[in-house]
Amino acid sequence: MWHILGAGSLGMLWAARLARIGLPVQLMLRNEERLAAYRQVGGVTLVENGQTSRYPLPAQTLDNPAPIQRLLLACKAYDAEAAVAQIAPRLMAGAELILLQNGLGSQAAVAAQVPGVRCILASSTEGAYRDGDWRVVFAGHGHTWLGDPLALEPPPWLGELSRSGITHDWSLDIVGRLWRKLALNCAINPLTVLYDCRNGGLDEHPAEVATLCLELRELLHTCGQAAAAEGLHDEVLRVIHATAANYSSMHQDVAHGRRTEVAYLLGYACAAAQRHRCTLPHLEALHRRLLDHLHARGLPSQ
Ligand code: NAD
Ligand code: KPL
Repeated sequence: MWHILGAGSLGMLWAARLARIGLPVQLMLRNEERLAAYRQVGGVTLVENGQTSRYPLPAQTLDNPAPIQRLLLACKAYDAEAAVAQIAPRLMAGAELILLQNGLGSQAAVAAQVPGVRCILASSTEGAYRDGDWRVVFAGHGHTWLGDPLALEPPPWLGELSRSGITHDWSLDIVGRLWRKLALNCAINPLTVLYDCRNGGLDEHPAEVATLCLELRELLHTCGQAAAAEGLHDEVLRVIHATAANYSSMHQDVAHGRRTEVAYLLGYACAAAQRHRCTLPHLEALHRRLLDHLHARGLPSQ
């Protein structure tokens, strides 16, 4: 059974793809109101390549007493700890948690809450968004890396992901992958918010991007992530060009007045630099400018 906590973009995308090859899936919703609203609609709708399909998946609330063996945690990084605290008593001995959160910080916080549970970390370049309640649009095919910093052995259910069309690889350095993605996001996303531009708009700020990449490389080396620092600037430029027409996820969050995951991206990077007494003036100034920008729009800095 795949328990999936968070019927948002990625949660519904995973749920629909697992269920459509016949795997048992259980959506876990916040409370009775959400469950009643879901039951009224009767299922999740996935829009993919212009085709719309409906999946009448079973759902339950977090406080349902049934035990959980495998849980995909598909909420935002800032909701992860609270969500896991709610379901922790339901986790069986030897249970597995798959953590889909972007950035860093939430995974360690969750793992500390559930000793004895195997936490598998994921980093995904898939793109999905909601275009209505219980509806998800699969906007960008991508890849998901999964790994366990404490054990090299892959879990036996990776074949279920392959059969579901969830393209993935088992990574022996998932923390390095998460750092690399964090560095990419730190070099691109905050600037797109501050300049209010698409990713391609950063072409007009090459010196700022280059300076940030230099400091991010220094941070990665200081944090023992030399492999994640390799060719960072080139990859940032490649991503800027490949996604030139897109708005970054942080830009979209701010534009829609939604809370961002800044604390798990640039906030995490600056805190790590401070811990290591590593002075990164441009990264820190960027963080301050971003927090001021969010504050001015009434958005939280955490
Ligand atoms: P989302 O906001 O669309 O969905 C999160 C869902 O979790 C929401 O429906 C929310 O109500 C639910 N939730 C939060 N706390 C809950 C609780 N206690 N109980 C039940 N439900 C709860 O978010 P998303 O876009 O799916 O992103 C999830 C994570 O994946 C984020 O860290 C994001 O950065 C990462 N990610 C997203 C994408 C994407 O394209 N959407 C791509 C790569 C990575
Ligand atoms: O992951 C991204 C995002 O928008 O969050 C990219 C496209 C890599 C930009 O940082």
